[in-house]
Amino acid sequence: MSTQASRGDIAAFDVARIRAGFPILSRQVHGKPLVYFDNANTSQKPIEVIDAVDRFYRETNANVARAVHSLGEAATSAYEGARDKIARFINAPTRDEVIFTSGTTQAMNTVAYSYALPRLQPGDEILVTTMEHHANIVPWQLVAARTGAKVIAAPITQSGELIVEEFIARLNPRVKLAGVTHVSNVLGTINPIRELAKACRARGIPLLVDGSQAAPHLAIDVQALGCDFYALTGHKLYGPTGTGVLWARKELLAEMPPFFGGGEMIRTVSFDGTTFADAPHKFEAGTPNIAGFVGLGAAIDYVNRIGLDTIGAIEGELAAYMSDALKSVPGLRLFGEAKDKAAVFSFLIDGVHAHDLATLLDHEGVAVRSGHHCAHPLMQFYGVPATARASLAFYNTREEIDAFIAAIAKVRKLLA
Ligand code: C6P
Repeated sequence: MSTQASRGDIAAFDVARIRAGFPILSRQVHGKPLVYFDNANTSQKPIEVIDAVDRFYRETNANVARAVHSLGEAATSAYEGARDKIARFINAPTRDEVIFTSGTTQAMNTVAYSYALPRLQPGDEILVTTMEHHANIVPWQLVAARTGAKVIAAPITQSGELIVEEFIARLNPRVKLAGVTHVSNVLGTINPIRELAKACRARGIPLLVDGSQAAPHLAIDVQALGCDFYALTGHKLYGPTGTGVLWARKELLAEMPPFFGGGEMIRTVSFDGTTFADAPHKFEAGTPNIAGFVGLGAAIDYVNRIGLDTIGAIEGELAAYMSDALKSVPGLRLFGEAKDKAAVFSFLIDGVHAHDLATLLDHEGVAVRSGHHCAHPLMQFYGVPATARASLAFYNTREEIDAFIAAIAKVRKLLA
């Protein structure tokens, strides 16, 4: 991990106390203590988040931006308060650049349909990389099919690092948008976004960063990164499902027509035409996931209290321990050994299908994901249909890693 906290921060980190704040972590699965290693898929929720959602429905529930009664005002201020927290969390220059979405997928599609579709011409290109999630491939393919543009990909090395010179070499005048994941959901690779953004900026090409896997682990500063769009998902950031964020520069948002139409996003409507509200509301048609964003605000408060430096340092130590432990397993192939890497471990074991492995590990109480991880092109690059993946969070422990390695040994014996 790239983020480092002081020894003091790590020493003060009381994992038992932290774990006690995540109710689900104390449950059993198949009679065994749960070892939850599927954090890249979705993370578990602390009591503060669960309580914030519960309290909202018990005490504050009303629709936002419509009612002048007390509950309506309280709900609006809780919802808009979450926007302020997110703006600070990613260091957005203004809260008006923070658009609430249902997740990264909706954020990407907003950029595809509101930004790319009106601009793309036949022969134009959208540049991505081989390690992208389908959410950063398929929306571009959909708008490319409608405009005659095409999606091209910059290659990676076998160890799972983006070949930066190859990315830059593809930034030709036909490229109208580049999209790169900040952290790969399969490999854990942390991409050098500042360097890529600088190269894109020098050529006048907007850069969209998929921050789904970065936001829970790294401090995000969209201004320092120098990108133009940043997307993230709330449920990986210890918040509720159905929440996400698209951050974009206000000059870009001002030029983008809305993707969804309906209530909340208009200024005036008549049968002769409609004028739209300014961003962010222009992109938030209909009743949003109000309780969800209140919960996401609580998740951000929670993460800030622990500190992303501490989270980075704890996860870095766990990652080093996990990496050594996995390398000691005979017949294990690890995918993704970038120098700058988050605590995500994709692997296969000789002669064992990833799904069988995940199913048998589940019987030992260990939750890992198996499959293509919504990254078919990356699986094609490695010539495998699927991998198993263990992804860690700061609330995981070395003891859990030991239990996981012991479970792998048991599975290997069973299938030998
Ligand atoms: N990855 C996993 O890896 P949504 O579904 O919109 O919240 O997030 C989509 C998404 C986009 N980009 C990246 C890099 C992602 O990792 C994900 C979600 C999950 O297990 C599910 S495929």
